[in-house]
Amino acid sequence: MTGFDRRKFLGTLGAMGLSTFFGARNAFAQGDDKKLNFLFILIDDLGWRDVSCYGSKFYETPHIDKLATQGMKFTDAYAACPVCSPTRASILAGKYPATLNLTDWISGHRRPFAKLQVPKFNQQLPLEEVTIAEALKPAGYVSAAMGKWHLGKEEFYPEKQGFDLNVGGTQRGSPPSYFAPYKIPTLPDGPKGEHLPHRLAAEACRFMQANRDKPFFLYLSYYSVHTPLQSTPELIKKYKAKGEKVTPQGNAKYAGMIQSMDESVGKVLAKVDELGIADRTVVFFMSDNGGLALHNITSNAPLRAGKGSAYEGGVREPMIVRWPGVVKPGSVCSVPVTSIDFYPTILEMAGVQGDPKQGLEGVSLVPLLKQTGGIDREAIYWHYPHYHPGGANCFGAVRKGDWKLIEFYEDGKLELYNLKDDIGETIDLAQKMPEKARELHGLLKSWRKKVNAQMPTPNPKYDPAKADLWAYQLARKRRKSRKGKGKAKPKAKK
Ligand SMILES: [Ca+2]
Repeated sequence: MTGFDRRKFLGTLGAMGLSTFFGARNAFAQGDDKKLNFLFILIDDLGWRDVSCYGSKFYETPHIDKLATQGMKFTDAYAACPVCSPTRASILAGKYPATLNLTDWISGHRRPFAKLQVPKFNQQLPLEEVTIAEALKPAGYVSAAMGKWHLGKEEFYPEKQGFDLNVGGTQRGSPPSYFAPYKIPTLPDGPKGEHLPHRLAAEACRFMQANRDKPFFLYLSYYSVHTPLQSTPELIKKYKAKGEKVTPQGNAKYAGMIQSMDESVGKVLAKVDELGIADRTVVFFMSDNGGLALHNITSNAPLRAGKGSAYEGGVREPMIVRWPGVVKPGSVCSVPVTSIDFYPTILEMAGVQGDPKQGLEGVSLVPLLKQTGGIDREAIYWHYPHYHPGGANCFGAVRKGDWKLIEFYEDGKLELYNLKDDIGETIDLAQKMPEKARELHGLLKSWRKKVNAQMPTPNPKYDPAKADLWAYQLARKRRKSRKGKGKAKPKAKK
């Protein structure tokens, strides 16, 4: 390589965020080839029942199903929140959203006249948080965040949180378009019509190829299958023919989005094989909240409700972990786990201590994955002091064993369900089993105190007639009424 070519080559690597490439060569010589890679696949808004191996009869997900046969499938895996940003923060920082004071999607759903005034919450993942990427860095890991970020504005983008590369991550929670031009500032547009999930697969493959000799953490966070509902004409036609609306899941566009996402996941996993790194690459598959049941876009049945709800449809997720040589292929785990557990799990797998000051709140899932034992945790908690069109009207919840208790903050109502007998949360046992309800409520209250959870407060502007309207709807009404007034005296301004 001539001096010029070498400079040019290094410049190209630098632009790709891979300036450590040559350092990697040295590290590799010192034994980094034995370190595990982490490929973390996070889907947006994918419901528990939105993949074939979790029971969908309508969507087609052969690549994810194959991954499940190669790894461990979790039946009772939870997102720490029924909406996007808090769950993402919980994964990357290893803490409950309540602890992070990041309890709603950024920038949040506002109902100015609701019964309760919702607390102010962080509009970003604070930089003081030591993310997984930052924890892995001293061990020689190169990290990339691809796709949706949704954890703050530019000053809080992935590259400020320990990632060497950010492809497509911004403060936004959804892409302006799934087809190029995407109009995503951190993603140079591809040729017109290029499809976003496939572009992300290509970016992920390029990153893994460039870093095949270096341990990597690839946080591959799909924008799919969040709205806007957009798919290719071929796939829409295919799923319409398959029978739109014949099952509770029948939206052809949404089905097309799931298929494209699955194909993209298939491409990335094929690349892992092709690069010969499958045996040292742990693959995680997860979603950030329940499927969007609003407007019947999908159905999480038999789970109750969907994204934005306290019920299982809002928080129970498909989750798969493939760890070649360790996880028994095709195994199933029904121990309740949650998104704050990934961080300690990855640290243990990597043999990295992490920063004790980070105060991780999850538990390592390694004993479950190795099938050598259980995990030591009393219960799993949620705290969502916010409203959401998906059904939430400010709640807290706790799951202990087969039991789940929900506390609604507007009126203090408690609901108690036995998920083993009643996965659909149809029979509220709170009145029938007051002692059980008291026990779980006690746990929930103690936990809230421990994490200093911010509670909603009585709203002085409470107006029952307008309580259910959100800020967006109120603004639209105001705009319309202004427009109407303007029409009445069109010549007055002259
Ligand atoms: Ca989401």
